[in-house]
Amino acid sequence: MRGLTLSTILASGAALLMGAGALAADLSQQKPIEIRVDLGKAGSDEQRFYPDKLTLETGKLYRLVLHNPSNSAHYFFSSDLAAKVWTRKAQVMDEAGSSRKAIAEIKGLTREIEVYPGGTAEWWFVPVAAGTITDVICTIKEKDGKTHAEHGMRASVVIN
Ligand SMILES: [Cu+2]
Repeated sequence: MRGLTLSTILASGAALLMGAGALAADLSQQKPIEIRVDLGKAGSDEQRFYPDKLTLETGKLYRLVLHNPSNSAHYFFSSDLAAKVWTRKAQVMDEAGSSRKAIAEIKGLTREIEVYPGGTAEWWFVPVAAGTITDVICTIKEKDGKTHAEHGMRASVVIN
């Protein structure tokens, strides 16, 4: 037992406890934090995301609710966000309200979701890297040849 001081015993005990905690933590199963982004506005042709600035934290599970209250389809596209999150699933919902239920679930990498007029989809993910993301856009082209993004439909995300 020579050389095994109280502090080394305490340190190895703490390391064991930390190891056990890390093993017990399943980040995909935590209660999701709900964030809602509207793609456009009801009765308006304005091409915007509402809100267009999001702040997230690494290690937390988010349920990003994408609802389209407008009369035209919109995309929620971001390569950078896709690269900085682990996607648990994307869901197609039966309605927009709080009692909405998933009618389809898609597993795997998610980079863009198109939501049709009146529709609602959800993107469940855990941010795994910090950074500022500025490439959240709607890629749909208007009759004038410009994309919705060029008309202002873009958003930024800060991951802390
Ligand atoms: Cu759009």
